[in-house]
Amino acid sequence: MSAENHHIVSTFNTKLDALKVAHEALLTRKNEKIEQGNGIFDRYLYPVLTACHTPLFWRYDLDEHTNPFLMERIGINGAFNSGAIKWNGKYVLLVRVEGNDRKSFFAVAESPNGIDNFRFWDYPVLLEDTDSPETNVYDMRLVAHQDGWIYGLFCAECKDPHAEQGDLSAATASCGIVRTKDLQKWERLPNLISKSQQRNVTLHPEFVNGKYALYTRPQDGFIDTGSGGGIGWTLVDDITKAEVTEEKIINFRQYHTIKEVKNGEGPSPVKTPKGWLHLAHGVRNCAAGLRYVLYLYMTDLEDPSKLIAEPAGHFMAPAGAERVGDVSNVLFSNGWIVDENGDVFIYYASSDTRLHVATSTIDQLVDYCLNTPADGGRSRTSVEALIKLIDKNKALLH
Ligand code: BGC
Ligand code: BMA
Repeated sequence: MSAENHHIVSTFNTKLDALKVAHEALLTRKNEKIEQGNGIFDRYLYPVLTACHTPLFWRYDLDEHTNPFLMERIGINGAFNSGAIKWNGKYVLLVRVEGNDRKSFFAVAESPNGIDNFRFWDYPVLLEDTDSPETNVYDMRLVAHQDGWIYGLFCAECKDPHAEQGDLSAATASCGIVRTKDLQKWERLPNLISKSQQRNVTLHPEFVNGKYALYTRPQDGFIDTGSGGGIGWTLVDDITKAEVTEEKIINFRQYHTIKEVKNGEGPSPVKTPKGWLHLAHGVRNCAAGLRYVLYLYMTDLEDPSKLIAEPAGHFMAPAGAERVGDVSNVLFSNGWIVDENGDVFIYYASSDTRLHVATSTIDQLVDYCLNTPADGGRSRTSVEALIKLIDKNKALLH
């Protein structure tokens, strides 16, 4: 080896060693609870996943001969909206990873404790195609269904075949469906047939009247929900030929609320002794663009399509550094895990860039839903709710 080559190789190895050390330090960094003070949930200091958590061997060609400058060959732009499931005692995420090429794909990451030490599996998920291959996939909900399969429902997006010439943004959104028994081998089922576009679809974990029940989000256009009134509900006989026939809205969009423009179911709801607990996102428009926040609601145990409680306003909204990213002012969640002791791990992404965890318990979240005043619809009703609480507290203080 010439002196010059020797120099390049040793620089390469030194740089690679430094990259490995920094990467390992990031992956094993201990997370810390931030004492939040609202009593409902706790945030954590660090995101649980970022683009930098993806393996070095996804991004770099590690061969010094073909990559003497040790450059990234495949850039990863973000790791965010993730499905979640407890699997073999591990906290497992089905992550939306987005490349610098703006294509999203799915990859599994797991952690022993749910709050740090998340590590991606070596290979991302290579989805089978349907007869009409989509351009982009994102936001998978993972559901362990009563039928014994784990389902993944996601958005499959195509360029709108009817778009005007020159319009390269018009697209169509459909619900893609896969299922697995081991999170390794994924069987692709036909996309959900629906007369409207569909994003944010997920599956109720139990059969309802012997049928599969889907939470839907009908919309007229790709961005505009149009006549779509909110989160829908539909029953399906055969999940391998799923079709939306009758669809009813179970959680409505409303004027001058956090969900005026759009709303959508997050992960599938969780069964609690007092009803089904739902996590959803609400969207409103403002001068800064669309603002996405998270909210909770509950439905009846016997009839999961019947609303029984909905606190006013958001449960979580972008805060601090969460506000800024590729699509700023967005919190989005499509995954949560509930431990047997009732601990809840909410995986939420900020600004379409990175993934965080917030923790709470079923008891706290149910208490929040049942005892937070509902939205009275007007400033005056909000003031009335406030006065009621002030009066109650004043009586205690005297
Ligand atoms: C993006 C999604 C977004 C959707 C609607 C898609 O192209 O990938 O993140 O939710 O458009 O804006
Ligand atoms: C939506 C979602 C998300 C995304 C959000 C904000 O419609 O489906 O993928 O987080 O837009 O861009």
